[in-house]
Amino acid sequence: MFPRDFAWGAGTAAYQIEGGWQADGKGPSIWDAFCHENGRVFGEQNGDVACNSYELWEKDLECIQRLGVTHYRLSLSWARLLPDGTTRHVNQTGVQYYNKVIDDLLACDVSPMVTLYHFDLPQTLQDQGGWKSPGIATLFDSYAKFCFQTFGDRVKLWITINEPHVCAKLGHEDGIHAPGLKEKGTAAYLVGHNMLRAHAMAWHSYNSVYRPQQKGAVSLALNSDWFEPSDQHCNEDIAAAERDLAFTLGWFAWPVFVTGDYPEVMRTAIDARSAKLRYNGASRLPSFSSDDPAILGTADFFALNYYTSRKVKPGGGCGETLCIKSDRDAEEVLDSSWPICGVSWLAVVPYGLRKLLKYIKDTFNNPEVYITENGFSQVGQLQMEDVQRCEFYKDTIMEVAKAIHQDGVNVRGYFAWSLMDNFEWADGFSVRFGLFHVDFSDAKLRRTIYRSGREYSKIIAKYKSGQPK
Ligand code: PNW
Repeated sequence: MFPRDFAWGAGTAAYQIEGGWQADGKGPSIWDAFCHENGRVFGEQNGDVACNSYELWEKDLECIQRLGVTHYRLSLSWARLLPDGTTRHVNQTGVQYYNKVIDDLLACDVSPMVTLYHFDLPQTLQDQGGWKSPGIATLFDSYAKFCFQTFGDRVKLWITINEPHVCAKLGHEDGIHAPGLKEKGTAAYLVGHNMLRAHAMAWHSYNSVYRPQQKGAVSLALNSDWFEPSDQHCNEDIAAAERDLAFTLGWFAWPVFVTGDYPEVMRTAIDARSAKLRYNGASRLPSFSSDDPAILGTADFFALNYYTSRKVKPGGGCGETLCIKSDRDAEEVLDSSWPICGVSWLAVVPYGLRKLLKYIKDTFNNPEVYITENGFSQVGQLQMEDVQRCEFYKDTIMEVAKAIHQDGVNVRGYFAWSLMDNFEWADGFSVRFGLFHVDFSDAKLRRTIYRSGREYSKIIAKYKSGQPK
């Protein structure tokens, strides 16, 4: 059983589905630039067209209705709305596009959950330093206020930033996401810091200016695996798993939900490593100052993106250089009993979600939780009868039910990732997360429901009213 008003959803992100990368005055984003450089993305692919949702939105809406979801999570392209990133110039065609999407959803009785930032910074802002520059927080706040002002009469669930951890680490430390920087051990901490400052400014703007009228809720979406000790009786492994959680989820959740500052274990580990390598200068992990917006309390719910789990023991660093992995000192391994689906990083571990939800309840003061992403990928030989993915969704949703009823976690919604196959970042179109198949070789980009889409729609129909039918 699920609560009567439980949100059943599916998600997408602008760059992954929209295409129309230069249509009607849209400005370039860092993902446009990144994909257009050789050697960045699988098969030199890009999101220039993707699912062409910019022109085929009605087809997406048909998929959404076929699933019978109560909610749809989408993201706005900052550079489609504000081509140079600032409110000096508004692209009205972009505003019209999202107005239509939102209005059509509401007309079909589907509530939008809107993400302001899902990896696609306007390139002009990157040219001014991007997320490494402290001034980005004010620019993001202006963009956020513009969106609240323009769409907030109809949008009641907002995500400011999707996965700051991924943006910071994959984009600025590992260099496998845009903007492709590999400034190890420093840039990611700075980027994460500015993302928290930006998020907090936007939350405060909403709280004081828009909430009284609009009465919505704002959070940021945090990704985390479930980490457990390799050997549950080994104290070093237990400590390593705790460090890994602190460096992944705690990095952003501690400031917002617990103390207004980073987890102590994170700062201690980073500073100890700096000392060991005789790194000069201030802590590589920035500090919040009295000029910064208060970070604590700037989330109205907990938004979690969960995909997989890891076994952890100390180790896994990068030798005598600076890097996050060495700071973290937590080597992540897969349990051989966990099946791998599609991409190599995605071990199927439904029970890990239940454990993580319980951890969130206990650590972050029993917040309302939305699972804003969870999904299963296909790689290689296409299977329309994707029975493994069906099992995955059934098993995972069962774990969510256990978290609610047996552990008392206040889970308010579940969003499958993703509505349809799309541009899977560095993996291009080779990795398919959709509940609908998209034929990228077809000029019309035909969407066809997978078996898992049919199964998910049955689950929703069964539980939507609260009582299983
Ligand atoms: C999330 N990794 O990103 C994103 O929010 C989605 O846009 C994406 O499609 C989905 O997960 C599936 O990958 C991630 O390499 C991207 O560990 C990469 C990783 C994790 C999450």
